[in-house]
Amino acid sequence: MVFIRDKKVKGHSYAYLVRNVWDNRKGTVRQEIVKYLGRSNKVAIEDIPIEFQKDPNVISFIACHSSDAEKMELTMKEKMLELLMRNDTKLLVDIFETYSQFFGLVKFYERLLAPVMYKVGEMWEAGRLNVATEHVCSNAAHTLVKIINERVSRNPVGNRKTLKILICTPEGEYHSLGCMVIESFLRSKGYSVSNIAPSVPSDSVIAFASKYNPDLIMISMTLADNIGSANKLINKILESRISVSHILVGGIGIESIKIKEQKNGLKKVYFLKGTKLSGILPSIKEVTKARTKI
Ligand code: B12
Repeated sequence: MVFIRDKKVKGHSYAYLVRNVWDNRKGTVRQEIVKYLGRSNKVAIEDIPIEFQKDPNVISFIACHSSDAEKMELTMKEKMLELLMRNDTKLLVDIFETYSQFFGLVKFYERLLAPVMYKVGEMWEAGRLNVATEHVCSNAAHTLVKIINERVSRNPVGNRKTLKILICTPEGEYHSLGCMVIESFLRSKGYSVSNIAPSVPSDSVIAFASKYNPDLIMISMTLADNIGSANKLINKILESRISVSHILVGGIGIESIKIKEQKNGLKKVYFLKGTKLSGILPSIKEVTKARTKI
């Protein structure tokens, strides 16, 4: 495997295509330059020897430095789709590491992983991807996010927050990647999160919440058909004795449904249509600012 090393000289970055080579004499790994590539922001895929052009490290580096970022992002999405189909967790983690180093965790999820998973859905719907391959992609994505979650939980950015968040899906809702992604993002910000997705019966959600005592419950709905069970869950939470004050409902399943305001005493339900990952934190801050210091 190769990668591109960035070297700064007098304020300018220069790129070298390098590979790790085992040095038998010293018993260590040393870096060997394969090719000098010139100014980092000018490196194009054509500058790379053909046998390395599809290497995820190379693609990520060019995407992160290139002036034609859109074109490279498209190439990265194609590469991710291929790696998800092959269930190649190692290379997926490599892509995550390089991309997030430059653009951060949120953009990795928002601009790469989520759009690639939506593409998987479109291909499945159009009959261009069989069910088994769709499942492989979904499982690989879950494995990747699990690895990321373990890392971000260990090294949150900023102080640990006091707000406790419970994430769940209504009964019958088996889509759970969105919940894992939200969990990962909130953990990276130092929040205490319990993710009980997918598909939990309403009574179990209440039983769990009465022990965990969350300040906020997030309900993720992907299928519009699950609005019945989502409403059942919301009503049970509103009527229960758990002291949660904010219930946020989101996910692609709420886009097409008509929404009515619901509240009971101090408990209030917010339907956040079209809220992307980057909009979640401002929404949480907005709804909780009146009563909770986060
Ligand atoms: C993977 C997948 C599956 C997997 C799920 C495995 C798992 N454990 O998660 C499996 C194979 C089980 C599956 C099953 C089904 N699926 Co499916 N699935 C998908 C697929 C390809 C990807 C979903 C995903 O991971 N998205 C990526 C995540 C990161 O995005 P997200 O969930 O949208 O979450 C983000 C935001 O929405 C938001 N968000 C989410 N929740 C919340 C909550 C709050 C409070 C807030 C603020 C924000 C927020 O933030 C998240 C992070 O950015 C989608 C395609 C798609 N367009 O989503 C189809 C898709 C959702 N599935 C679909 C269908 C039809 C089904 C099945 C009915 C198929 C069948 N006939 O069996 C079943 C239903 C299962 C069930 N009862 O739930 C359709 C739904 C169509 C519709 N309009 O209703 C889709 C859209 C595919 C398609 N194009 O047709 N599926």
